Amino acid sequence: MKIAVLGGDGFIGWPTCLHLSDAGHDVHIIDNLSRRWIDTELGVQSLTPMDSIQERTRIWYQETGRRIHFHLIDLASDYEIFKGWLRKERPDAIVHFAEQRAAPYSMKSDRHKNYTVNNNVNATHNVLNALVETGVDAHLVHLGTMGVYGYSTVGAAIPEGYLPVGIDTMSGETAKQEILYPANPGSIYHMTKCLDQLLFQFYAKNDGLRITDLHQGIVWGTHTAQTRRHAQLINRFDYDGDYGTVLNRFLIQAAIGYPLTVHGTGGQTRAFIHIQDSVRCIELALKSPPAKGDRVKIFNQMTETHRVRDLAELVAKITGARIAWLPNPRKEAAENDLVVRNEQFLELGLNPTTLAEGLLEEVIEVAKKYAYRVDRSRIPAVSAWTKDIEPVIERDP
Ligand code: USQ
Repeated sequence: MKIAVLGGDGFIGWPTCLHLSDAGHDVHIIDNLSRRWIDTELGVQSLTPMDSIQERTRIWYQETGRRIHFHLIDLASDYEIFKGWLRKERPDAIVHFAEQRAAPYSMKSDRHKNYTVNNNVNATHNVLNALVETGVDAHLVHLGTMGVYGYSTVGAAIPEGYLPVGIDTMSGETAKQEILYPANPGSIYHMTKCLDQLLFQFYAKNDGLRITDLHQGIVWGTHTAQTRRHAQLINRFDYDGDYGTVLNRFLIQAAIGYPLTVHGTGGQTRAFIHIQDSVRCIELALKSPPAKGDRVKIFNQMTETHRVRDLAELVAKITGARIAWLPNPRKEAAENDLVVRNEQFLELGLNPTTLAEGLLEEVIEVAKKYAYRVDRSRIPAVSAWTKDIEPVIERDP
């Protein structure tokens, strides 16, 4: 297939491009390199030394003889350019990662809220609009989030996107319906993914677009089979208070002797997936498109759930790290249970990589190798969710 990967320079985008190229697909990256600009804005850099996108694709060609094409396009603002590209290239599928993906960054200030909403909602709408306008019948696979559901299970497992409901009718009967699971975002970023869901519903219904939405959990790990093939193909690894996700943060903190930054009691339960499974799931979703006229296909892209304090205790046990219990800068439930259904990917053949000590150690090795690149002052999470929450800056031990 000819596949456009929107946001193909990012944390999941890059290993996805390599995975799909390795599987024989013709991969085109469309990216505005915004993630690299945000690093510059925040004054942080990936833990792993990351080359330019042009250099990365050059090395991939050198290693495999396979070309990955790069197009510098801003989907949120360059609508006509993207439409022209689509009309000319007519991809069979589009994978859409091109959104600002960090909840803390989206909550930093009014400017960051505006940026996240404008960027994410416009990028998604421009893609849908351009597909209709050009008549390109590409299957759109979007990276959504488990965060669209909120994280409370009311004693029942979260279904894959749709909730069966019964509504009392005037005649006293019960009408059965499946509705989109009620959106319950916990940040401006998560809210944009909820808005995306409505855009998808409309365009699938109105224009017959074929759309898959992947509700993904928190990704951990760094390597995939392809990023290991050459030092310059390495994936990015974020550890800072805005972009670093919880388990990867704990692993780098352990590697540099920084107390593990647990928010509150660490009672938050979240869904997780290893980066290797994340790229496999995207390929599985691409192989199993909905038919024209179908409703949006929704998968829960996660393999296990864990409580934050259990993860901290596991990392502390393996490494001897100390745990710091910090005031929570976020507005979120102090404790929650989470049960999630994910049968669809298992039925398509996903064999989950689960959190094993060996794998954790592998990431700690990466963290140790590049520990000299860490700016410890960038570890605290300083984005507060509301004006009355004072982010407490932990003292560097
Ligand atoms: N947390 C800590 N200590 C830290 C960092 C985080 O206790 O140092 C806690 C947070 O308070 C939160 C949980 O860990 O309760 C998860 O935080 P996170 O930063 O790992 O994940 P989140 O902000 O939810 O966002 C990440 C990705 C996002 C994706 C989402 C999937 O950045 O793109 O959509 O995970 S999910 O969480 O399932 O919604």
